[in-house]
Amino acid sequence: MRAVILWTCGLAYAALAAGATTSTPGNCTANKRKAWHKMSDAEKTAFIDAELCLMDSPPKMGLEGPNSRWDELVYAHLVQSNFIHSVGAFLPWHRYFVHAHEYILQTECNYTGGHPYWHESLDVGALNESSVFDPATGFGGEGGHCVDDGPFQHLVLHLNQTSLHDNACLHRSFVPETFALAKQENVDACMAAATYEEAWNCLIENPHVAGHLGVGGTIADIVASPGDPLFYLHHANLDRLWWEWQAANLTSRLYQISGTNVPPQSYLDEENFEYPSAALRDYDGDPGNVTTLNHTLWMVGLVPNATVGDVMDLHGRVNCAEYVY
Ligand SMILES: [Cu+2]
Repeated sequence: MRAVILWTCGLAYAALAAGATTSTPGNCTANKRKAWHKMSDAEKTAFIDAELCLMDSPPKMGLEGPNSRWDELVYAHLVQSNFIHSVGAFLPWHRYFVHAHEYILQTECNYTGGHPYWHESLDVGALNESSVFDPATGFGGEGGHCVDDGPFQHLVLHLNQTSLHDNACLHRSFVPETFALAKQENVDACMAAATYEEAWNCLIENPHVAGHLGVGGTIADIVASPGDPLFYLHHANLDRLWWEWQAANLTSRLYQISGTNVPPQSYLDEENFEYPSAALRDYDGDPGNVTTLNHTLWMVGLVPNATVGDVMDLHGRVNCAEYVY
């Protein structure tokens, strides 16, 4: 058991169970995460420049495949994609991944802002016109076979689902009907979910699928999707929605987690995934197949390990973030 937070008259009382690690619940909001369409051109440029810096930075981890620091982030997702999807730790792992991206941009590429998010529901019905695809101030557009404008038009992807030595271009292929799953009505339905499991499934099936399969191409590849830099803005948005659900009832939802550590066999079959290795299964630290707050989230060493419990509080010590509207 970790900290149970009770909010009374504006004061937070943390009841720490034995062995719980310290965190500062509820008041660390240094990383202001803004919606892309609300950011100034200068703020957008600062983020894109930091992302390009990461792509230009040499790898540090001695891993097979990554040619840059940025590739190492893609790698962290790629090597455990059969263990971080369709499981209880899906939302926490991706929350920590967005944090890792934010932290590395700040500490290694002089980025001073918070991680942006893509407010997707506002772009339903006008995907093409979204500010995220602006060639001058955004991530470039759909392009033809390859994204052919914007800052990432010459990006070479080194990692894909089956190879650590790929040389592919960034690719997008819009499916507006699928993107429509991000609509506010669906988001509202997810916010009405009573349990973590319900909220998580609703978020996966609607806004999560919308951003991946609605944009299509590189970001639609469940394994190598972080090859599209837009991935991080999409996942920041998903994380924002999870936090919105948590924040609606912190007493019962701040530390609510459930689900399994290993994805259902039907899911593994569907995605052509191998059964997660013993190394991955042992690493998580959960004794059985039920995801707990003690479940270890692994970032291949890009940032230190954290537990699910460590990342549940967006305003806590690890994330220290706030989504700004
Ligand atoms: Cu993922």
